[in-house]
Amino acid sequence: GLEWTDYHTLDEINDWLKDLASTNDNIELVTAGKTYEGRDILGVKVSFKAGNENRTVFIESNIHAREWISSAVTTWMLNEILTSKDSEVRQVAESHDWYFVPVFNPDGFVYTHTTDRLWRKTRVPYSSCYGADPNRNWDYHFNDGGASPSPCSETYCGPKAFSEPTTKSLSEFITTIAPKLQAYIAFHSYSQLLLLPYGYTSKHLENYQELYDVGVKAATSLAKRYGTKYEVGNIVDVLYVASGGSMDWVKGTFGTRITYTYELRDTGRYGFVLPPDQIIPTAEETFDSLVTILQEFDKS
Ligand code: 0X9
Ligand code: ZN
Ligand code: ZN
Repeated sequence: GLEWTDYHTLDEINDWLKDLASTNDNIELVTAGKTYEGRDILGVKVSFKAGNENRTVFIESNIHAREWISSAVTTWMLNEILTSKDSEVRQVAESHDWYFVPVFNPDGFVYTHTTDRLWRKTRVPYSSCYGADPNRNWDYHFNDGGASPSPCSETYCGPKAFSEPTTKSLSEFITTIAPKLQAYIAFHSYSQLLLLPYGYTSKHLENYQELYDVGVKAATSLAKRYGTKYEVGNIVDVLYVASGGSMDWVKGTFGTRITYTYELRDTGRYGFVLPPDQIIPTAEETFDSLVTILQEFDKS
């Protein structure tokens, strides 16, 4: 099994996913994409019973390689929906189908373990530097603000939308399940923000108000456990302009109702290198808020 007292390598995470799938009837291993260096992007589908198809929740994390807390939280939550005996958790867990894809950027993630702990981008070689920002590379308002056309920039959007094998193949996988998606949740770090679409415009489009209202309730339940404070709002309002992100693409292309991006702990003391003793508390509080989100939308 996996433990959440430390961070893990890609192989450890993938071995755990394979193990879960081979020992559990409710779990199916999925290959959600492929990387430039030839790695599979693995995830699992969890389905406790038939009839939840149109209530499918997709969990994305570690699209930015250095944001290790994001995949640690995702794997913890996966374990929690499988093992929790809490009745509210069981209700939410078993009334949805789930996709968990803990590491969206495996090549970058491996590089953070072997060579550069603070690597952010993919590992596709460009003229003078390596990697595009995989959260600037999606084909919705591509390179429309808050992205750089320079290969050496940390926010390089790539030569064209979906230039990166990771984002292209992930987008194809997500497209196959998009009609069933009720929720798309992306995890990043850090800053303690709960972000709503869009990153390319400050206009409050589509169901901004219900996402905001539920987001405030989610932040309240997140704070209950350890007092951790989150700010809720549109990406441009509370963070900065950032176009070509995965959540923008999902929202803009498919109109998925529930779309949030978390920027997890902390607010800068440790930043991307969050100590491992904060994995479990971060995961617990985050999961509290996710349960609230799904409960609130299931009421309405
Ligand atoms: O800049 C980003 O991609 C995210 N922040 S981070 O510090 N983790 O790099 C914010 C992503 C906001 N989401 C979208 N633009 N869709
Ligand atoms: Zn380990
Ligand atoms: Zn990020």
